[in-house]
Formats: sequence, structure tokens, C-alpha cells
Amino acid sequence: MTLYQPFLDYAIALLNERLELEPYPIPIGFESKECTTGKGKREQLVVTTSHAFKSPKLRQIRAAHVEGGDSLQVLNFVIFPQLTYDLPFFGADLVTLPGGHLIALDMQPLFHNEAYQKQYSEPILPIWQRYQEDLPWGGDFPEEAKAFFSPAFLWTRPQETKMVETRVFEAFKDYLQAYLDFVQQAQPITDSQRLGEILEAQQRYLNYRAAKDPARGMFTRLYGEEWTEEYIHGFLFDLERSLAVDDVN
Ligand code: DBV
Repeated sequence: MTLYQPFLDYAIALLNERLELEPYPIPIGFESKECTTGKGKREQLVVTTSHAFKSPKLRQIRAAHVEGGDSLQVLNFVIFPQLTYDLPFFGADLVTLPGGHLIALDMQPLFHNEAYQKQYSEPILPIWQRYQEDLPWGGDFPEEAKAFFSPAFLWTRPQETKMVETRVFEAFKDYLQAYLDFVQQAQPITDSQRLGEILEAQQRYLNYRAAKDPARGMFTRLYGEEWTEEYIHGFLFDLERSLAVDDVN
């Protein structure tokens, strides 16, 4: 069973349809990584594949897809806009572990002021509202992570896999389409103070995600510390590295 493959297929097809998509480099050795866990009857192959694209307004569109049987399925899908747009990040963390499903879906804001919320959260609230009955608030959430989410943050722990295949999939489609509407409308920022604020907000977000990546433990157990740290800093959250390269060139 690969629960999140239809999500990934849908996302790539929609991005291709709506954007001028180009490939984004995936470091050698990170396109696909496998290992086996467990012994005897419990032996299980775990495959992690990476997918990455860019478009004129989006610096990096990337997905990490972990497939390890019924009790380990993960799709972490994030879009990082170019630093010349004030667009939010598109963030999807779709996680299935032995303990159940955990779903995070949001347009993660750069700023928390009223004007920003009006532009990038309010239009999403009706979508968020449509899913509250079937996908209610998932409880327990790291306090320090709250700064990185919007009022339209969909955070839920569905009991049934069927709910993931139906309502979560619909919510994912709605959020991604709404995000691409924002992208379509976005105009480049030229004010140098505003550009500075955008860079700072992107760095704050990226540094937090790289430092606190909830998948660090899982990846370290599966593939070792060296591979995991390189995956996090060299691919999943690569803004610092890509800025450093720009400085040299
Ligand atoms: N999460 C990632 C990446 C993943 C990933 C890059 C490639 O950011 C997977 C994989 N998320 C993943 C896994 C778990 C979670 C959990 C494997 C389970 C960890 C475990 O239980 O061992 C939203 N994801 C979570 C949790 C949250 C999020 C709140 C619960 C864990 C916890 O309580 O800390 N997504 C996560 C988050 C941000 C985000 C904190 C912050 C900006 O975008």
C-alpha cells in the first residue's frame, strides 16, 4: 500500500499544468534510498524517493516520499517561493506511523500582520472550514512551531485510512489549487526593505525546520546520521547552502 502516491501524482500533474515547471537538482545519492528493517516475517523494505522542481516564481518545489509498508508512509511536500515574492510556503506533512495518521496542511506565512493574513489566510478560511467536521483539530502541537502556521492551518489525526484517502486527499487538492492561485497573482517585490524582510522570514522558517525536523529520528534510524544530516541541509531545507553558492558566483 502506498497511501500518498496519488497525492504526489496529483501534485506533479497539477504543477505541470499550471506552471512552467523545470527540474531542480537533487544531490547525487538522494534521488532514492533504500534499506530493510525488521527480521524474518517482519522484514520490511523502506524506500525514500525525492522529487524536485522549480518555476519562475518558485525557488524550490520538493517532496520526500517514504514508503515502508502499511505502518510507515510519509509524504512531506513543501514549496519555497523565490525571495522576490512575499508568497507563503506551501507545506504538507502527511504521516502514517504505527500509532496512526498525522496530517499537517498549510500556507505557512512569512509574516503575521493583519494585511498579510487578509491577503494569504482569509481566502483559505472557507476551505479550512469545509473540512473541520471530518478533519478536526489534532491536538498536541509544539508551542514554538505555532509561529510558523496560519489561521487556516489544517492539523488533524484521522482514525480511519479511508478518511485520508478521501477527505484529506480532497483538502490537499483544494489547498494546492488555492496556493497556485496565489502564485498566479503574485507580483515581484522591488522595495529593498521589504526584500530584506522576506529574506529574513524565509531564513527564520528554514532554520527552524532544519533544526527541528520531526523526521530526523526516523531517517537517522533508517539510513544513518551522515545521510540524514546531508539530506536535511543539502536537499530538504537547502536555502542556506544555495545562498552560500550564490555568494561565491
Ligand atoms: N516532517 C518534515 C519532513 C519530514 C517529516 C521534512 C521527510 O518536516 C515527517 C519527512 N513529521 C514527519 C514524521 C513525523 C512528523 C511529525 C516522520 C513523526 C515524528 C515521530 O512521531 O517520530 C508538522 N510533523 C510532525 C509533527 C508535527 C509536524 C507538529 C508532530 C511531531 C511533534 O510533535 O514534534 N510540519 C511539521 C512542523 C512544521 C511543519 C512542526 C513546522 C514548521 O511544517
